[in-house]
Amino acid sequence: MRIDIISVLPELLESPFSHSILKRAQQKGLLEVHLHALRNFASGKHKQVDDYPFGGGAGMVMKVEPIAACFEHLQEERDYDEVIYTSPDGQLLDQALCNELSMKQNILILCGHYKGVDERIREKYITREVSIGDYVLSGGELAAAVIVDAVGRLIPGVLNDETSALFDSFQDSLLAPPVYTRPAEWRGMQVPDVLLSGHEKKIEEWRHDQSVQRTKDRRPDLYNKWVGEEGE
Ligand code: 6GU
Repeated sequence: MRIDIISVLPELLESPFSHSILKRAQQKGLLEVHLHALRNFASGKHKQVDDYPFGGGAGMVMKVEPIAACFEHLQEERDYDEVIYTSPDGQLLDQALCNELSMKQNILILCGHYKGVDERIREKYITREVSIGDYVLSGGELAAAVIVDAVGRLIPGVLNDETSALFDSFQDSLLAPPVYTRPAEWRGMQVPDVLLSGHEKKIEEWRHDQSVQRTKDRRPDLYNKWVGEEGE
């Protein structure tokens, strides 16, 4: 998969993909991430990428021309399966959307900034608007990093058996069960006996029960969805 990210602050995105699983995905040739500074596509002495909103009001708006120039430059090279705009008014990112995006070949992400982007960009180029939660970030870069991380680890071959996404929270609409490692007793706190028993079937049942209970307690919304999907 190739992901191109367009941003007014590409420096913000230099570190998140350079470690751990996403680093390995790139080394294995399964993922390419390319950052593009929007300012390089702006013209004029000041390389202006934002301007005052028509009709007045606070904040600046991302201009049409630099974004169009950047999109058209990239789209000359390849077709994009998705052109994503990160914005608090987008579709909420969830595991189902991550799974869907992980099947794509080429994804282009425009990071929202300032008061947002001129609406004509959204109308003409954007295929999907994505938000990472109901709160406001100073810019779309961190949201783009979240999307790339959550999607990148799902690309086939990126995770091995040990880190398999099959056991993640949310992958079957349930939260993950509690986990423990050595020592088996710490300050009088014991690891549940079943996990030390070596009895695989009982361990699996325990984990499933814990997942169900945890989801019921913490995320009744997910729990009701799960009951609807699978029944108990
Ligand atoms: Cl994608 N952008 C911004 N600026 N804030 C957000 C967001 C995105 N998702 C949640 N909050």
